[in-house]
Amino acid sequence: PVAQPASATGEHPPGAALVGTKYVKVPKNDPSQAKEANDAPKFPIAPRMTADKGRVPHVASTQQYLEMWQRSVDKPAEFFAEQARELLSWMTPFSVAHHGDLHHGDASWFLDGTLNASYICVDRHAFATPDKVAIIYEADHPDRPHVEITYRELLRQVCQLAGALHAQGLRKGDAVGIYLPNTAHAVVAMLACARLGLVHSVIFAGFSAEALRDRLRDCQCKVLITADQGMRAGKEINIKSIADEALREAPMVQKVIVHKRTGNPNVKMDPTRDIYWDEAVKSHRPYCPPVPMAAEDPLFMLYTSGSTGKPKGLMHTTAGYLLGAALSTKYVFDVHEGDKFACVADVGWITGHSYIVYGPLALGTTTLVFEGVPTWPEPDMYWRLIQKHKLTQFYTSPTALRALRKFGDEPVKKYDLTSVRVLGSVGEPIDPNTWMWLHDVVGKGEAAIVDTYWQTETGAHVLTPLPGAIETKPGSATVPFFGVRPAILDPQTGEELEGNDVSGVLAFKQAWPSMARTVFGDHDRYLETYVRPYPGYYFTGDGCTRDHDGYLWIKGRVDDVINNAGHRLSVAEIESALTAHETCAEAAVVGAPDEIAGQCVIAFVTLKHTHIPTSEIPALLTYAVRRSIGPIATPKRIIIVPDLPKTRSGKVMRRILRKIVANETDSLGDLSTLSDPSVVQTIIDLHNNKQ
Ligand code: 6R9
Repeated sequence: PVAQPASATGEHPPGAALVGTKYVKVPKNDPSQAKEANDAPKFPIAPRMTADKGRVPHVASTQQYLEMWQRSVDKPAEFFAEQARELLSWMTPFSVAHHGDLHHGDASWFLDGTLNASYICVDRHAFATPDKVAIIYEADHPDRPHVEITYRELLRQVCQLAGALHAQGLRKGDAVGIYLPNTAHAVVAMLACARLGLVHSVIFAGFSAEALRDRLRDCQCKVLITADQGMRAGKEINIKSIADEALREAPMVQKVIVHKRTGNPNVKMDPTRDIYWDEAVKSHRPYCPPVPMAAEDPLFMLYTSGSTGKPKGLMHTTAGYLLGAALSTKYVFDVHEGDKFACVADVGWITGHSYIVYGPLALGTTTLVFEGVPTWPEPDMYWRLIQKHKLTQFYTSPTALRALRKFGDEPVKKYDLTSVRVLGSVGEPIDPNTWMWLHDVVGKGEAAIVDTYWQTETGAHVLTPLPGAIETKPGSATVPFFGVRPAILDPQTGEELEGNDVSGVLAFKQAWPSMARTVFGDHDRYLETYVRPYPGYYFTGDGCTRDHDGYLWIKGRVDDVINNAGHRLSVAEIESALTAHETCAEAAVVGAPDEIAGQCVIAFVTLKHTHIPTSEIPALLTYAVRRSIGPIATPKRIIIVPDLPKTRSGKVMRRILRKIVANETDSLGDLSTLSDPSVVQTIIDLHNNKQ
């Protein structure tokens, strides 16, 4: 059916939803938006994709891509049933491949089949290729030897931990929190949960005690798996003490399993609650049967920030998610036998879930887990890893690449990177200059570049080139992945903008297997956020241009979400952390362009009458944000202002602040609706007078 514009259904007038504080920089359908896109050069299929005559890319021509994609959207049940039979292993085969739709938010896949994700990612490879390396773990310093875990050994470790979790009384459907540094142990923990049907909720180890507490409480975790300490750029992070603080207000967590990452003897253990990982697993046998799960049973939940309220726990299913992860790993990175795959994200984010853990392991590939940072101790950590392990795929973020590029080409040129066939980018729009650097300097013009656009909610890639089939353009995520039917909508009317050279908001017209099914405990919020804004469509929250070739270009978030170094930060969450502080009366947070991180956080605050501006207050407020959310949300600047720009009805005009931080004060627009237009000049002066 042709989707009705929301206004026609009377359910949710998009004008009301899209104007105001919730949705911000709405791109109009302005053909000039496509200009930059239309001027972009096009790069042919990368030489390394075809250099080895014995290895043909899984999709080897544009024609083949088009045929497969067309079938995947015209006959999704048939297409995905085939893929699900080929890539997954079923305990009970499914007979119903697909049910439900985006209109009702009830899309489901392979409904009557049963399977187990840990069996698919571990056992079947442990039986077929037991000595193959499953995980390469590289710690944060090059002098520390790396660890290799074979599939045989991985099965033992996963089973023993599953035994320990079972002994704690955990059963299918129970939630387990994982707050671990990016180590092989984190992967084992996730798979041990999956083995028993426990729903893991990984909380990125950079989140604060308060953020951890809220997430553990929201999903009612019974057990937390954590570590004594983490290591980041040579510094110890006291993970256990952060967890202890969180647990003081999360009494539902009755047991804590602690991985000895550093073995620091000063780390405190509560003997009634805490047990070291090695202690916990040693009495359990290294085999434990996997629990059959229904295809639609939850595999995990993962929290992400939106434009309003507290973070949402997005729920992913066992079969649909796993299929999306495996399918995209296979096709987008063109994974073949013998490959060594590296995604240098953190398992605390969806990128780590899909492309460190579930995708590569489902395929039986060797996956690398890197605990360190790209620039410490030297800005060559990535290149060192590629040469050392002869990595064949390398997946990173524009922020990391921009940070590395600042050190010039020399650190890259010292290494032999010829093993890499595919270089991937994810998390934020990649600017054409950074893309070109990746292409020319890292890939020597021979490796394929895949700019993969997707979200926590989509589970797997939704827009991306396939490296053997799609010519690329620097800065464009190019074309839809299998099962994805993109639409560019006029943000005001919800009308679909057909044809090329159009700009609007990005939506998807039909369900695909790996999409998140619900927000844990709040299905109405899921509907409200993703399917009600434009009924019949999944709404991404991103602006998008389709250029004259039909290539898609992501223009960034159109809602109150700041993308800092690929991390999604909610404006509302940072503002409430600020206003919770005793000195702060009001706060308005905006994203400003940032050379390295893409966007950074700038906060404008007014103080309560009881406080006068002092130089300490920004530091106190910064601390308040770090405490409430974590270091990742730290504002780059906190500017104390006498008043915020507000309409007569009292609504803060963040649009104006956004212009100020972008140094676009010559296009502030109409200020006459402000209750006090003169405040704008004061704010500009305070902003320009860098503190
Ligand atoms: C996988 C991931 C999702 C948001 C998304 C968009 C931005 C991700 C991108 C990209 C342009 C790309 N984003 N990949 N923007 N080009 N290749 O990052 O998930 O943390 O949920 O963030 O990130 O704005 O809406 P998540």
